[in-house]
Amino acid sequence: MGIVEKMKEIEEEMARTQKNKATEYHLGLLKAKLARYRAQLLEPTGKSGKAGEGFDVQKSGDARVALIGFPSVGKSTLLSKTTKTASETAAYEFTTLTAIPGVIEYGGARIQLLDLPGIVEGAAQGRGRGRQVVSVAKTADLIIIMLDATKSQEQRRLLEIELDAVGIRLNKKKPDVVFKQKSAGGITINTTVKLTHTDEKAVRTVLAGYKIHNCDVMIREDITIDEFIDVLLGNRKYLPCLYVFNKIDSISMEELDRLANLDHSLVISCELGLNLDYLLEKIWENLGLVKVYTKKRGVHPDLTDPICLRKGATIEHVCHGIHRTLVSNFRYALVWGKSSKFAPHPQKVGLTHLVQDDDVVSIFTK
Ligand SMILES: Nc1nc2c(ncn2[C@@H]2O[C@H](COP(=O)(O)OP(=O)(O)OP(=O)(O)O)[C@@H](O)[C@H]2O)c(=O)[nH]1
Ligand SMILES: [Mg+2]
Repeated sequence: MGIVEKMKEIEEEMARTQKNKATEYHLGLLKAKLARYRAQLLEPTGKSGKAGEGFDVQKSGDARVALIGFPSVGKSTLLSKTTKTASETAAYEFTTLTAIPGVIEYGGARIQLLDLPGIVEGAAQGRGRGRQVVSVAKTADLIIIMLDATKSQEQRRLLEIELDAVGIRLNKKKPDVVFKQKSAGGITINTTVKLTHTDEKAVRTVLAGYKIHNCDVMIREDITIDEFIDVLLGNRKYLPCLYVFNKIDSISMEELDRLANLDHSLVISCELGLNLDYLLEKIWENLGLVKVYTKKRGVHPDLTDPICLRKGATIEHVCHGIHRTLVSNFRYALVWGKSSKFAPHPQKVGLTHLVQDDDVVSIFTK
């Protein structure tokens, strides 16, 4: 029996099993098993080695954004409108058959936008090019789930299931659990909060399911058993996600209002070019990047060529972005913040100073 069939069997058994206190542990075991098969399916070894591979597209720019959606929602139209790359668009389904990268230029930063083939239900199990699409999604810094505003809301849930199946967790943070495997000493479980969704026994059952008999577990958050399995497997990707509803030119104002107010959601029309600037702004915000302009003494900063860094970056990261030897000769830096128009005097700072989006920085060396 192949892995897919085995998974199907387990899923059927889970569906048959009533959910109650008595079956909870059995279900926990089944869940653990299912997660293990999924991992095998996605990172296969030997003869089926190709299955886990995505499309071979070179990463470029400061970050990567992947466009995920059903066929004909307008992914390629969006790429063509926001980048210099033209991707074929058409009224029929599966127009796009491979990954097509484009570059969004945003205030001097370069963001790679990946147009991908439409995915269908069962993508994670290998239907269509789905598995390749979802593996590329794993390499992105931000996922855009593109939806057709004129279609049923069911699409969104189906896409989430596909991404979930390959270990992508959207708009969630990593559960606060420390797991350490040991070679002896049995299982120690500590919790700093009261568990209301699961209990120690369920955790032990899952550990047994993975044949783990020696480990330390420290649970610092009220997790579910699924989240515990995520921690155990360790290969989950926690990614920000924006839900973008396209084709708002074809829906009522009431519907538009409703969609625009959903969490992590925004509405656009690629065809009419509506709200695309706002989309870029949101992409930037969700990527958690900051851009910093450098300035030489007596010269205006070059506002077309910023250094892009992750949120939480310091002057030290800025130095690395300029030249790798700069840190060893560093004396101090001057920083003009966003509000510099109101307060023209720069702040004198050291290497550990956190930089903000749109800061202008001058580095002074020995
Ligand atoms: N009404 C309307 N139609 C749009 C809009 N954006 C795209 N379309 C149309 O939707 C159809 C599909 O667009 P594509 O960009 O090819 O869709 P896709 O998501 O790339 O589709 P696949 O490559 O097949 O997965 C085309 O006929 C577009 O003209 C929009 O904002 N409004
Ligand atoms: Mg397309």
